This record gives sequence, C-alpha cells and structure tokens, in this order.
Amino acid sequence: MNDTTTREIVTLQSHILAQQAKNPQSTGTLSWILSALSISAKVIADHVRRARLADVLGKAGAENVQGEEQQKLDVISNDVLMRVLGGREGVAIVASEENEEPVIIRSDTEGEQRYCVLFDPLDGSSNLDVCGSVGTIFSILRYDRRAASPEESLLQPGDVQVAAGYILYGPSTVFCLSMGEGVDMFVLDISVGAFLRVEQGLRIPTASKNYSVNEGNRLGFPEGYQRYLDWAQQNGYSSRYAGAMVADVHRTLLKGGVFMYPPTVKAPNGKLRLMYEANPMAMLIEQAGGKALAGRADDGSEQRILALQPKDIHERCPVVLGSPDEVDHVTRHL
Ligand code: P6P
Repeated sequence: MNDTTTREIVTLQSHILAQQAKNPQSTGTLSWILSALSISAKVIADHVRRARLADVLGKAGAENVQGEEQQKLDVISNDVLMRVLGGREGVAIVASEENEEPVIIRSDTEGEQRYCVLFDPLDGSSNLDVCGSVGTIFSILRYDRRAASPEESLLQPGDVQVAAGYILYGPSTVFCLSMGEGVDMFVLDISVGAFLRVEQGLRIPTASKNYSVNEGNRLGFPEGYQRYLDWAQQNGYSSRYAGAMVADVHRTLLKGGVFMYPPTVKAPNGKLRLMYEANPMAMLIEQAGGKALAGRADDGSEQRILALQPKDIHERCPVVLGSPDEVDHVTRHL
C-alpha cells in the first residue's frame, strides 16, 4: 500500500479520546475541556480571518489589566472562550489575561476532579491591524479544593500543568498540544471543520543559529543578554522576531533557535506573563526536548520557568526558551 493509505487521518478529537483511553481512571472531564478549546479555536479563527472585513479591527476603547489597549478581537476571543468553557462541567475556574480577577465557575467542595483553565485569548493582537499572526495560549491545572481560596488554587508551579498548548492563527490555523507525553501538532482543515494531526511527538532541533528578541530594547537588557547578542552576531546568527509570542515560539519549536524576552527598563521582570504565557510555552518546549528558563536564580543556577512558584496570576517573568544548545549559549553569558 502506498503511504497515503497507510498514513492514518487522526483528528484532534480522536487524538484526545485515544489519550483518555490510555488512562482507565479517566472520567473524560479533561477531554471535554480540550474539545471546548478546539471549538473556541475554530470560532476565533473565523473571527480573525474576517476581522478586517467585519471592520472589527481597531481599539475597543477599554484597557486590560496590563494597561494595554484592548483590540475588539481580544474582547470577542475572551468572550468565546469564557462562554464555551463555562458550559463544561469540569471547569472550576477560568483566568484570563483580559480579566483582573479569575472567574469562579463552580466551587463545590467535593466530587470529581475539576480543572482551572488559564489563557491569553488573543496574544499579539496588535499584529491584527497588519494581518500578522496572532494566537491563543492556554494552560490547564487541577482545581485544588484544599486551597484557602479558589484564587489560591490557581497559584501552582508550571511543572504540575495537566495540559498546555497554543493555537496559531496564521496562513493556516495550527493547534499545538501537550498532555505531558510529548507535543502533537494539528492543522485546521476548514473544508471538514476539524483539526487534523500533522506531527506526533514533535522534537525541537538541538541547535540552530538564530535568535528571536526585540532588539529595540537591547540597551535596557541586563549586560549578560547584551554580551550574548554580541557573541551571536559575531558567530553568524540570524534574527527573526514576529512580535507575537505564539508565532515566535512556534517557529522556534519547528526550526530551533532561542526566543527571549529579557528584563527591560520598562519591564524589570520581562513583559510576558508566567501563568498563561511562559508556563504553557515552557511545558511544550521542555516536552519537545528543549529548555525554558527565566534566567538565573539568586544562587546563580539556571531557573526553570516551570519550577517558579507563582504569587499572583498576572505576574511576569523573563523568558529564554528554545533549543537546548541555544539556551545554553545565552545562559553562558548571563
Ligand atoms: P514587544 C504581544 O503583545 C506580547 O505579549 C507577546 O505576544 C510578544 O512576544 C511580546 O508581547 C512582544 O512585546 O515589547 O516586543 O512588542
């Protein structure tokens, strides 16, 4: 048989169910949450594709918790995720970059495992006006009923994420997912309305001579990062930067290299948020064989992003992630 007949067609839905079947104790609650993210992604992808035509682009007039002007599509994407996830029994809490406070959906004190879903509904949305790639980033944690408050149950380190991933709205709509056993990649086939699996067990290249950082902030970087950039440019590295984390991380995952958002004068802890940007991306990169650091810890050791203990759901952290050899080249200079 030729490979078109042997190469099975696996949808995201059947992939999720196959993962569930591996765990006899599984109740299917997590599968329902992941399918809610899939449906949300299809709806958001349609809005993004038609944004200019629907004249939805432009400022919504409001600001989010980060003081960033909200694009109308930020609001729409946030609403879609809130509504679709809110309808899933297994969701206890939803936390979004766009909402100051988490939304408590169900806070019963006993019963089956429920989950917390954290997300950046439309990351890089400023790219929308220029038809640049944007994305949704999500992180799923177990709801901890023993926590002092529902908000407290969100403050778990990235190492205990149950699943994480992103959807990239670009020339095609790509859904990258990890449930703790590697990284799988799906592309939306709009003719059938399903995400089809195109990569299973994705591995990031060990090394690749390119880096991704906003060099406009270079003079505000700590010296070690500036020394790294000097070294990279003396060693023939090329630079790629889309200005949307999902696009930059997706390229790094597929092609290798290193993506960084170091501390800057304006953002001493970096600009990216730990809970719903750095942690989910760090899980994917480590699951694909890469490294994901927040720079160096106080004792000089490498600080894994996934080991950070969060203190606030909107806190920020520096990010250096990508191919293991390329992350090592950065940390060697820090
Ligand atoms: P800068 C988009 O606003 C975002 O949150 C990330 O998606 C992206 O990596 C970063 O900020 C870009 O920030 O300062 O380079 O424009």
